Amino acid sequence: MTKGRFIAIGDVHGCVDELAALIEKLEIKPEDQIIYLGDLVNRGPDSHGVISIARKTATVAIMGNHEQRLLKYRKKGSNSTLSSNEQKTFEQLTPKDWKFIEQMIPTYYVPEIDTVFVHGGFLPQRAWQDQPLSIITNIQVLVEGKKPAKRRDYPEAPYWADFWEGPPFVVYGHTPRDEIYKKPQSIGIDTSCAGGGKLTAYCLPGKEIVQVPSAREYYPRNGSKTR
Ligand SMILES: [Mn+2]
Repeated sequence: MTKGRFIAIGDVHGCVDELAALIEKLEIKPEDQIIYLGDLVNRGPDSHGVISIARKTATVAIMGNHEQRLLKYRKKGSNSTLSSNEQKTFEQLTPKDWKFIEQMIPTYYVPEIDTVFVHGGFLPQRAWQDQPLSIITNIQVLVEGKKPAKRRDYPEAPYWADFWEGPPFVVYGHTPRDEIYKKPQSIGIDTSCAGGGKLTAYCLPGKEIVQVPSAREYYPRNGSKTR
């Protein structure tokens, strides 16, 4: 029996055309597993379209901070606030889309490749299994080597991945960069499709990178363009 690939797809953020192109380029076989790394929604033009494709192709979908925020808003109603871009997504989503979002999971661990898939990352000094969803969907950098924070708030702070020694190997998105961020025990594959970069897939166990360029900058990129 031939074994399939584990294919992680980075932050799609509503970029439906790029996702369709990536899926085609990947030439997916029935034995492959597709793992969406979260943040399927917001920023790009068609969050509903992206979830429609994800519904048909996902083996697993990991919860991103953008999905988490939408779910929170939906539960609480009008007391919390959404940006106008998020409001647009909120109005696009159908009951089927919401069902899909509600079923997104915090992490996905695959023993045979000793790899864990997550949206943001992990605190390096603690067991990965015991970390709160609010940390693993949001972490980007570490302040004073231990406090999780946003890169925008601490542009000089090192990434959590710079401290991660594994195992397991970690595949994650959430922190947009011009290029993938490869370390011995992790890889960050958010290459800012919505910001005019590219959409990236990472395939294990073969370690292939498959990418499609973004058609345009749908949403202004925040944070650093270089790191
Ligand atoms: Mn994110």
